[in-house]
Amino acid sequence: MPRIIVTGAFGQIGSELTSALREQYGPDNVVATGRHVPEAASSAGPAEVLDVTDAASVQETFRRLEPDIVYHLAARLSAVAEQDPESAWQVNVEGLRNVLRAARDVAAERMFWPSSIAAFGPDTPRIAVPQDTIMRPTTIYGIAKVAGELLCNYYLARYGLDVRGVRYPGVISSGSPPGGGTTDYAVEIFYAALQRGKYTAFVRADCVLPMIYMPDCINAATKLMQAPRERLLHHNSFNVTAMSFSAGELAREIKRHLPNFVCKFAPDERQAIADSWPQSLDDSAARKEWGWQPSYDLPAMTEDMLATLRARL
Ligand code: AKB
Repeated sequence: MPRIIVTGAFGQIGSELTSALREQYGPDNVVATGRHVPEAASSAGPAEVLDVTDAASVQETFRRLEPDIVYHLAARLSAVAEQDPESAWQVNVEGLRNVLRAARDVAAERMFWPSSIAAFGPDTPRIAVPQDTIMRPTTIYGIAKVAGELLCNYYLARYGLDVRGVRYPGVISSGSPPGGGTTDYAVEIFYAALQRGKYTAFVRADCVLPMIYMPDCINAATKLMQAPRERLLHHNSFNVTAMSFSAGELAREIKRHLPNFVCKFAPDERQAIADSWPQSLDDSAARKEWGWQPSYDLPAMTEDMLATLRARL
C-alpha cells in the first residue's frame, strides 16, 4: 500500500478526500495534516500539525513519513486572500514550493495540487473557457494559482516530479463548510434554507459560475491520480466542471423542495471577484486524457444536499 500525506486535510475538500483515501488505502496509510488538528480527528487515523509555510517542518515531516503520494490542499481561498494578500502568497505560493521541494527530495511517486477557475481573469472568454487560453487573473488568489500551475510544470519538467492537478470550479459540499471563498454562497444557502427558511446571497441573482458537487470533486482528484502518466498532456491544470447556474437559479431549485424558502440578493465586494471569473468551462481535455465524467447536475446535487443536510441538522 502507498503511504499518503494530505495537507489541509481538515478543510472543505481535505476532510472528505482524506476519508475517501482512507477507505481505499486503509486509515493508517493516510496521514492527515493541518495547521490545527481538530480533537476528534485522531480517532479516524494518523493526524499531525503541519504549517506548510514552515519549510523546515515540511522537510522534517516528509523525511520521517516518506510519502509515496502527496495531496497538497492547504490554501487560503479567494475572499480571505484579498483581505491579506501577503499571507495568501506565503501560504498559496511559498507553501506550495515547500511541499514540491519536500516531495521531490523524498522522491514521492506522485503529487496532487488543485488550481481553480480563479486562474482565469476578465480577459479570458467567459463561456466554455478553453483548456489553453488567456490567463490574466486580477485577484491575488488567482495570480497565486497561475504561479502554482507554472511551478508545478517546472517541477515536472526539471525534476520529473509527477505532479497533477485540476482547475476546480466552486465546490458544493455537505461535510466541512468552505472558509472564505467567493463561491461559499452556493453552500451557505442550503444550511440557511433548512435552518432559517431564508438567505441573503452576497452575489447578484444573475451571477453565473461553474460548480461541482463534492463526490465529483473527490472523484476528479482520485481518477486523475490513477491515470496512466503517458496519456496526460496537460498534467497539472485540467479544466473540470459539472454544472453552471446563476445564484437565482439555485434559489429556485431549492424552492422546488422548500416552497417557503425566501432568497434575497445583496452583492458585496465578492461580486467583483465572481465577475472576473468564467461562467462555464470546456473540460474536454480532462474527458479525453483521463476519462473525466461528472455525475451530479443542479437538480441531482440539490436533492442530495438537502437530503444529507436534513438528516444531519
Ligand atoms: C473560492 O471561491 O475561492 C474557491 C475557488 C473557486 O477556487 N471556491
